[in-house]
Formats: sequence, structure tokens, C-alpha cells
Amino acid sequence: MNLNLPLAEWELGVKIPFLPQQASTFAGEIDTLYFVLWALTLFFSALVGFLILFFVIRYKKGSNVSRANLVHTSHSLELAWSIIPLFLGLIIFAWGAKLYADVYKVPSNAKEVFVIGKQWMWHLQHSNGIRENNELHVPIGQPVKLTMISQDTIHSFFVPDFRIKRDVLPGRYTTVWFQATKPGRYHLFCAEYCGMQHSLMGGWVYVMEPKDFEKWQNSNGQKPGDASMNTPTARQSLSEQGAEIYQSVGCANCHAPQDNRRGPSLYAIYGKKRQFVDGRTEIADRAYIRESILKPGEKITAGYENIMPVYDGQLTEEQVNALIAYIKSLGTTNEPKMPGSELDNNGKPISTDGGKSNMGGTPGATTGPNSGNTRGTDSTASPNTKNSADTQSIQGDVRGTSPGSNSSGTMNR
Ligand code: HEC
Ligand SMILES: [Cu+2]
Repeated sequence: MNLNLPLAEWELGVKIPFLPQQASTFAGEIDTLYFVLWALTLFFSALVGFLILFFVIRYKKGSNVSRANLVHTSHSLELAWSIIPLFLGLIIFAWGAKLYADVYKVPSNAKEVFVIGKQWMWHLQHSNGIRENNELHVPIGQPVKLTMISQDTIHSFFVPDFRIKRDVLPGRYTTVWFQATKPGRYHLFCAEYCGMQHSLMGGWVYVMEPKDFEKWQNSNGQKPGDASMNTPTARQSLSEQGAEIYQSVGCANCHAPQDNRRGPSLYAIYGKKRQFVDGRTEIADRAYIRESILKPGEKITAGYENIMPVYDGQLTEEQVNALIAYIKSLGTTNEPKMPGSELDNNGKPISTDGGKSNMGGTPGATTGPNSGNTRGTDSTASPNTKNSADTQSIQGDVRGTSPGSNSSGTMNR
């Protein structure tokens, strides 16, 4: 495995000492811009410094040089020292703006991972249901989008070798993306002072060849060599975890596939414009859904009253993420959702039962006891027949961490 080297291997073959290595598509571009800024600064500082020294010495009192033909105004000189720096400044501006836009524009094929910062650990959720603490496994060559939120104070997700850093805020989702270019293990830091153990809040990003990543995923995030590696365990996708929370905390008592007196249907609301009693409207994105769950009184859906219980303080950000994944899985049309028709980030159907229930089903069809009955057409009436042996507690269980890693109960609140 490729460990951190003290030297950066620069794109043009130049090695810049003291910079972290370059392990993402951004790294080379950002370093090049940085290098150019640095070179320009050095060049002009040296030029100005040299000219000052030169004139000081040459024209010092009593020196034997001609002082005739004193120039008071030289338009060409003034134009030159205005226009050249202006152009250089504009070039740097355009270049920086383009890079900035690239860093913020997430490619549509990006694999989404959820990041929750809390004092003092990183908790990560993959949409296929794998969870990790202070470790993130990603495949090489694929864009990865991180959707991040904090459970307590401000943190900052920083991977120097990828040249990415983004604040992780309480109560607001932020995103950042990267595409790793080299297999290896890269340091992950919290870059915002967040209390006593801030300096310990970190971990590793593991970048793997796609086939190794596939293996890692298929083993539910176990390390090769772990005893449990070959024990097949059922894995719930994030939206299936959400479906379970949805039942257990009582959302289903009020929200059915059809609008009813108790509450609006949550089917097909994701991405749609919602209308509120005071006439305002908003697109139901993840921030809106989160707010609707935690602070339902902020925006009351037109036609309803403010009777939804406040879940602020009742649910962790992990649970909210899972609920949002579930609500998202309820589709973007009013068609009842097909079990198993969710796609993972590679565009393949997410399978938790060997693929039996994927694809080709008729709407509402279920093919097994464990194939997403909670997403059927009648989630209020039917008892949850999910095979309880396969399911596990949402809060306590942390997968994909090595035994000694930071997953004690207090940390995992
Ligand atoms: C006591 C009944 C009740 C329960 C329990 C309940 N809700 Fe609601 N919910 C409502 C009502 C009524 C509204 C519409 C009024 C409003 O916006 O507050 C609503 C609105 C919503 C909205 C916004 C929908 C829209 O039209 O844009 C979302 C999302 C939502 N609830 C999710 C949930 C989730 C998730 C749970 C479980 C954690 C839940 N609700 C539990 C009654 C309930
Ligand atoms: Cu922190």
C-alpha cells in the first residue's frame, strides 16, 4: 500500500517539497495555480527590491553619475506597469474562479456518502447501508460527493492529499466532492477547533482499486482477514434503515401513501415544489425534509395543521439521513414505489437479498418477506413483516471499523 510521501509529485514532474502528495484530480490543478501565484509574487518582489537597491546605490549622494535628462513623466512606462499586472491579475482571477467552480460543481455520477461530524469523531454512512467511523473507503477514479452535517459544533472535513476542506455545520448540509487518483491511505483531519479532543478527531481515507472496493463492499465493509469477513450478513441500505425508523418512531401513523386527514403523503414529494399555508413555496430538497422532520412548525403544508410532533432532539442526524433516504426512495412520481428499484451510486439496483427483488417487478409487487414491504402501497395498515432477525438496531451498531477504533458508546451518541 502506498503510504504518504513527504514530497509532492507534481504534474509537470516537478517535486515541491513540503506539500502533501497529490492524490485527487484537484490536487495538481490547485498546486499549479498556487505555484504560479507564488512564482509571480517572488518575481515581482525581487524585481522591486532589486530596483530600489540599484537606484539607491547608483544615485547615492556624491556618486559620480549623470543627473541630466531627468524624466518626470513616461506614459509608456506607467501604462506598462499598470496593464501588465492588470492582465496577470485577471488571468489569476479567471483561473481561480474556474477552479472554484469545478470544486463546487459535483458531477452527476458522483457516489454519495454522508458525513456526520460530532465531538470528536467522523461518522460516515454509505447509501448502501455500510457505516464507518473515522474511516472512509472509496474507489479510485470515481467522483465521490460528501453530504455533511454536524451533530454539535462546527467541524471541518479536511483531506490535505486531496486538497479538499469544507466546514461541517450544525443544522445545515454542506457538500464537497473529490475524485481520488491513487490507491493508498490518506490522512483525514478536522480543521476547525471543536473542543478538547479536536486534535484527535481524524482518521483515514482508503482509496482502493474498483475491484478491491467491490470486495470490501460485498463483505459489508470488513477488513480482509477479519474473521467475520466470510460470514454473509444481511445489510440494509440506508433507505431500508430509514423505512424501519419511519415505522418505529411513528411517522407511518400519519403519513400514508395517499394524503389523508392526519398528514400529507410523502410519496413523490422529493424534489417537488411544496405549498405552505402562508402562501410561501419551497422545493422539497434534503434541507427542507430535514427541517420538516425536526421543526415541522416552521413551514406548514397547505391544507394541514401544525399537529406533527417536533422531532428535534429525538432523532440523531444519522437517523434523519436514513429517513431522508427513505423519503427520497418513495420516488419522484405518484406511482407507488417498486421494491428494490432504488439505484446505488453506480446506477445499479441496490440489492440486499441477492438481487431477487430487483427490476422487472410490477408496481407494488413484493417478491419475498424481506423485500421492502414497508414501501408497499399500504404502509399504515400492513404490519411490518420485515424479517426481524436480519435487522439490527440503528443507533448502536457500527460496521466497518476495526476493533480498536473510536466507536465507544459515548462517542457514538
Ligand atoms: C401526528 C401526525 C404526524 C406524525 C407522527 C408525523 N407527521 Fe409529518 N406531518 C404531519 C402533518 C399534519 C404535516 C403537514 C403539516 C406540517 O407541515 O407540519 C406533516 C408534514 C411532514 C413533512 C412535510 C411534507 C410536505 O407536505 O412537504 C414531512 C417531510 C414529514 N411530515 C415527515 C415526517 C416524518 C419523517 C415523521 C416521523 C419521524 C413524521 N412526519 C411524523 C403529521 C405527522
Ligand atoms: Cu471537529
